[in-house]
Amino acid sequence: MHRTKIRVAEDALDANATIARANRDDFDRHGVGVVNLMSAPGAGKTTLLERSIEALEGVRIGVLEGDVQGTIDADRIAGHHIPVTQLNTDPGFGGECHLDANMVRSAVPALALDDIDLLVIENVGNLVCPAEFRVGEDARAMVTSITEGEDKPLKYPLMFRTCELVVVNKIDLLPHLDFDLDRFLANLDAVNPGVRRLLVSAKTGEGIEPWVEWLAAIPARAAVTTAA
Ligand SMILES: Nc1nc2c(ncn2[C@@H]2O[C@H](COP(=O)(O)OP(=O)(O)OP(=O)(O)O)[C@@H](O)[C@H]2O)c(=O)[nH]1
Ligand SMILES: [Mg+2]
Repeated sequence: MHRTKIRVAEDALDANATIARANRDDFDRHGVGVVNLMSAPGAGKTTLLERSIEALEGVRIGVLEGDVQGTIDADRIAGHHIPVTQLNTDPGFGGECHLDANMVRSAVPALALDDIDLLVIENVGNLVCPAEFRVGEDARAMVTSITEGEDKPLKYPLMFRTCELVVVNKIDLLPHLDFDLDRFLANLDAVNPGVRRLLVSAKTGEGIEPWVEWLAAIPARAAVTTAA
């Protein structure tokens, strides 16, 4: 019984990996670099993206917004006059707590791939499930905000391990909280030693330049993949 369950889970992840590769091929064919942006609900993904859109120069960005319901984030992004597509997991995908490759596949025809260089997929806010599903991205990044506490890397290690960049957001609130930044960074290193981390405030814009530079370099990865 137990073994059957494991087998079904493995098959589901295999199927996801196959569809993720198909997505990746489509993105590569259009020379579009793709970031899977993840976090707990409310860590600041959309706010960071809004800032990034304003700061990015010479890179045409588009956004795929993953949410259980509604178009609140897509409406915010649309206000910045870039291509944005909403993907709701409820209805249609049973109210799932993450995007998977098949959901992203269903949105590919709606994406303006000819008009963008960089696609940021804002995943559903959740520190567990999104980490398990590749969707065809070139890079994974996460936002963690200091209001979530220092222990989060230890409690949700897969999410912190699966990302090549950890954006530590809401640092404008540091003077008002008893958040121990050194302890948080030690916890981060315990689960993903040396992972690149950036301290930012999406609200004030403090520290976001390296993040914007990192984003701007993503399309080159797709081009390299295409040429290979
Ligand atoms: N003080 C402060 N507040 C922030 C910062 N970034 C985001 N916020 C606030 O945090 C709340 C959530 O921000 P969002 O950008 O919507 O977070 P999100 O990760 O996109 O949320 P979901 O999509 O619902 O998971 C909003 O009230 C933002 O104004 C920041 O750097 N500092
Ligand atoms: Mg959001």
